[in-house]
Amino acid sequence: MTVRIRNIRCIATAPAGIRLVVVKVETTDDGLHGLGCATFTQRPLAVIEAVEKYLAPFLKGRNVNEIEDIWQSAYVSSYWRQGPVLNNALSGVDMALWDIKGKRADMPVHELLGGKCRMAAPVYVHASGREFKEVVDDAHELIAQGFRHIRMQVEVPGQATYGTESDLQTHETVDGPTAPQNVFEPADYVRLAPKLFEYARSHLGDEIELLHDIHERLPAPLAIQLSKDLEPFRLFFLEDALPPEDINSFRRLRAASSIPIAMGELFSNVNEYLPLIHEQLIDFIRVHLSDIGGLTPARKLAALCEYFGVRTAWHGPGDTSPIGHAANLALDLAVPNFGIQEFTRFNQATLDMFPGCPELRDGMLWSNDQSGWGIDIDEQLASQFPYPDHPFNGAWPAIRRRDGSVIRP
Ligand code: GCO
Ligand code: MG
Repeated sequence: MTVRIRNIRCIATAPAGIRLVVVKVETTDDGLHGLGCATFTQRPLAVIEAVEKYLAPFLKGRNVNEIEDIWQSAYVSSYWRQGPVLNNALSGVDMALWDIKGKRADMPVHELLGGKCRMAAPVYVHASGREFKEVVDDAHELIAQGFRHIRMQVEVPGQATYGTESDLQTHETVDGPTAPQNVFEPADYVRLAPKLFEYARSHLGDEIELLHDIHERLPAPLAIQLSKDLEPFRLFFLEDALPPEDINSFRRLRAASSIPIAMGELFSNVNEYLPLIHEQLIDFIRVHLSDIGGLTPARKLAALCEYFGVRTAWHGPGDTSPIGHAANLALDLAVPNFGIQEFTRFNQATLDMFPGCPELRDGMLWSNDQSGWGIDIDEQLASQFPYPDHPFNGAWPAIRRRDGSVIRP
């Protein structure tokens, strides 16, 4: 019996205060449904419209088995394509169809991808603070919990610094160049960051793997300078040294330092990552799976990376639903060129809402080995965690230099 798509709808929920979009694909086989992640936390309402007003009517009645053709036909159905909104919408449906295929085959998705290359996926977690000691204390706690890969971020005093509390407390007010609110000065940060890692190595030793995220906030010359200044501290990787808009500067960055380079969470267009991979200008691909359209394109990207010596380090922050984390993990387990997995621990509300979440143990993420993603959602509970009120519906306020000019966040 051919099983067909009966309905496609979105579940908007925020169990940890972060806007998640989960897509549910219901089928003509009663009780058989699939879940997918379409989380673009700065524009969730736009993604929900794309799914419910465009993909749902376009795909109702389709044979659930035809994942690749459904992806290709939906992808070109907007004529203008790629980009985070349409790709996230595609991803929600795509991941849900892989969930359905796994359930029908009675296999976890990683088995459909060729089976396990490793028993679990080592993860990295975040340590941050207002000063070096706070960051290192945070790291000590994480190391005591079994983590061996730690990302470190420290606040530039008085500035809106990525990855620290100061960034979360940015002013959500409409400002302009004449009255900058959330100030960040690249040169101050470039002077401070190497001192953090010097302090960290002297307190944590050489064995712990350390990571850092520049978060695309530097002009190329400063990013290159920082990549050289951080070289002595043997980072596992340095992330987002440059923005997607400045791909050409990667050749200079690569030539200037031996530091391992990670890039990709902002990519939502194939042409952004192809040159970096085939010129081997990066060592880790950091794509956010739903931003490129889901598991179908991500498994191809992982295979491509294998042949250019690029390892995976999928984006896995708080603005990824448990389904998105499960999709990351399925690839982490199945691909030979796995590098590391970013992870943000689920709070209790999330664990209650999504029975079957991947398990964190000994610094690694473990699959539940159930068919499909092996995860379900309690929709009644999900409705009790509506999106938090926000003046910009989740959009990010501007980060500005002292002179008022806006910079990438
Ligand atoms: C990371 C990312 C995130 C992003 C966030 C955007 O490396 O985890 O940089 O912190 O900023 O996902 O919504
Ligand atoms: Mg990042």
